[in-house]
Amino acid sequence: MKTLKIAIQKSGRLNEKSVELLKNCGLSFENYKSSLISTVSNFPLEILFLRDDDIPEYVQDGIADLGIVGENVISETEVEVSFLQLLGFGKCTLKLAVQNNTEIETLQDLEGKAIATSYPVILKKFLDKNQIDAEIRTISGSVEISPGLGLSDAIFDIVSTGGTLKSNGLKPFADVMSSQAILIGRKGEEDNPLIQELIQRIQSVLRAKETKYVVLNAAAENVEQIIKLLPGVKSPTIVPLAEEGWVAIHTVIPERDFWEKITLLKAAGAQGIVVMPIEKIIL
Ligand code: PRT
Ligand code: ZN
Repeated sequence: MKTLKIAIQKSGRLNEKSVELLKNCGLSFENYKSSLISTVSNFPLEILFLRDDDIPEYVQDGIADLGIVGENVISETEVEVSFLQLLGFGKCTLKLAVQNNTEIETLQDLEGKAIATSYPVILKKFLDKNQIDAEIRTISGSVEISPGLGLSDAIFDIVSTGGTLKSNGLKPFADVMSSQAILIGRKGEEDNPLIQELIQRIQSVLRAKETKYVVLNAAAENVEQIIKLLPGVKSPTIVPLAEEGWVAIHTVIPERDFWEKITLLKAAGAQGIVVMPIEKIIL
């Protein structure tokens, strides 16, 4: 079977998490900072390390079969690729932002104004949809300093913590698009068994990340109530302890309501609670 190629970011915000995800999928490869290509020794896959902006087109044109890139980059390059799996990292929002002391208050106030951005395509679509005629000034970096220099009235940029906006005297004004890293593939190749295998491995890693394995001890009379607190688990494992009338309950708890659940379990009589990370969940 043909060796697949996956393109990931060479350096930058998505590099480390992309490498970690592939390693967690059981793929074995060298990750030298200088190399542009790496061969996976235990799966027919080669990893290409590229600038993120080039990844969508490489996948569209078949130079790579798969790619990991931010949704924002795909929207900006307007390529034809298939969206295979959201990956849950690299989360951010593309926002319009204005100076703290601005007179711009509504979207309509942007009419005739200049907006600096590195994402002209996404911005143009948003402005057209809202029937706003503004001037788009495309710049490749440090967009946040342009209002202070008098180069634009507003900016359109990626925001995650909001720290960059704040330290440049700017405030978010409107959210345009949220984004996270996504696995993309070449159109028409979705059914390739190797791609399916890789997607399944990725999904099992993502599922495991969202959950914790929990073991707790309980007196037999509290078991019924404790089990009621464990929705979503088909049937927790219950093992008798050496001490008469006590059991250990093994179960899986979603990360998002973890602390709330632990408090409720303790109140229901759970003791000696041990929490462990899960590596993979294979359905
Ligand atoms: O060299 P290459 O072209 O590959 O990388 P790059 O410099 O173009 O991209 P990089 O590594 O900065 O980001 C890669 C991807 O990470 C982006 O395309 C987004 O999908 C995602 N991402 C997530 C972010 C951020 N969070 C982010 N905060 N990309 C950029 N930023 C920048 C933003 O541009 C702004 O300058 O961080 C600043 C804002 O951050 P806060 O935390 O101060 O709000
Ligand atoms: Zn880039």
